[in-house]
Amino acid sequence: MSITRSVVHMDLDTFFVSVERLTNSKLEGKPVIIGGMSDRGVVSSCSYEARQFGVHSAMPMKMARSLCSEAVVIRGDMDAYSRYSRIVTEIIAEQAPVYEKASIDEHYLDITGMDRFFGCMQWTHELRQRIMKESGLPISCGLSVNKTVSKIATGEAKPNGEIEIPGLQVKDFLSPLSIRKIPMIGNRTFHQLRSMGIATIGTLGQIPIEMMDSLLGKNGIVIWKKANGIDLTPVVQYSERKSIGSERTFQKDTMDVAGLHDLLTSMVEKLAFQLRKEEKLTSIVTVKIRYSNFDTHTLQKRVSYTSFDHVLMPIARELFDRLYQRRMLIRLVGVRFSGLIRGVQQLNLFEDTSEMVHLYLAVDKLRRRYGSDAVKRASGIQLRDLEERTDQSQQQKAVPSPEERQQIDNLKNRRFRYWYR
Ligand code: DCP
Ligand code: MG
Repeated sequence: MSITRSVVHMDLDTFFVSVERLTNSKLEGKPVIIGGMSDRGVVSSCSYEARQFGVHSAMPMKMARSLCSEAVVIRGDMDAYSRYSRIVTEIIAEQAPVYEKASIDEHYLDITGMDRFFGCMQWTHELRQRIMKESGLPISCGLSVNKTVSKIATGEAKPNGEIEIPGLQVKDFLSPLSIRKIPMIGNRTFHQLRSMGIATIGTLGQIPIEMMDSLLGKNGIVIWKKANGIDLTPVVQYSERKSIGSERTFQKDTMDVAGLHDLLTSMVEKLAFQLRKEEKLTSIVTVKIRYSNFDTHTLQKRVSYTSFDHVLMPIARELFDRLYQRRMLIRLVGVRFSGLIRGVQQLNLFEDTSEMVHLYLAVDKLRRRYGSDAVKRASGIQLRDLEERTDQSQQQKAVPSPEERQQIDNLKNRRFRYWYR
């Protein structure tokens, strides 16, 4: 027997803008845009006043400025956003039996069974009020029977609202909405379906499932199910303990600090690449050392959500330098990233460094093709004795072919695309 679930989705309204408004009340009621300041930057977040001019996130800043010249444009402050993101998560963690932090500003909560004590909507309402009171930030939410419907409901509740869609009303709620509201439908799928005359979720849900399969494969089936209000994916408890890490025990204990720095660099590089590949950001860096007498020490630091090597490397090195106080041989060194959330690197790209983004894109592309050892920072190359043996054939492949070079150049020249979710 399946029980009906109660799933809440919560998403902060114009998150980055709302945080800026906390410290600058002059921004209230005005079109505000947060993002990279140069013409090559992109919009991260924009107020509803700016949206009325057609501005939306991921739009090139140049276009946003020309659509809405009176907008106040602000370079983001990722430290503040990370801090507020945590404040909200902590409130939710205190109240909710099971919650999943899905991105920097959204959470899913499974509150099935809560209605035995309070009404689920009443509980959700009170939590939402508490978040707004304690953080000062507006947030919207949807309550329904699964993640997809709840997320769509949040979208309909925005700004500053809450909606409940009981199981029996799911079909009627979804039916008139644009297929664009289904979270999985991106631009390409939208246009593909639209060109077949499919505009609403109701129409989409009536297409034979076999047709969706032959049109879009596996994704087609998932989309079809979503259109019919079916989504069995569980709310997966978010845990700060979720982490990725790497450690190395040396064949021969060492005191070669320069070599250890190099090793840390290469570990951070690999792990940060893994973060980007999995579209994750970290917020806690931990470094561990074990001396030859097995004494083990760790030190950790909270950081703003990031997946950039150049941000994480100095932090890992700083932690290492603070840890390595005794002039004793080291047996093991390790690095770990935890406090992970979904999100991609461009999220914290407020600097005018689109060149750097291109570099990351190009390097990651090489790594995906040739393995994560293919490209390394100069300092990571001279690992000498500390490095494990690498496969010679792998290294040879690391030199890009002429076509590969061409592809990388094209990539560098292409206008920076914003990837998020
Ligand atoms: N973000 C970003 N780039 C994107 C999308 C989002 O940097 N392409 C950042 C800025 C947003 C935050 O993530 O403030 C949350 O994303 P949302 O999609 O929830 O957007 P907002 O919170 O800004 O607006 P909304 O009220 O629609 O939720
Ligand atoms: Mg939001």
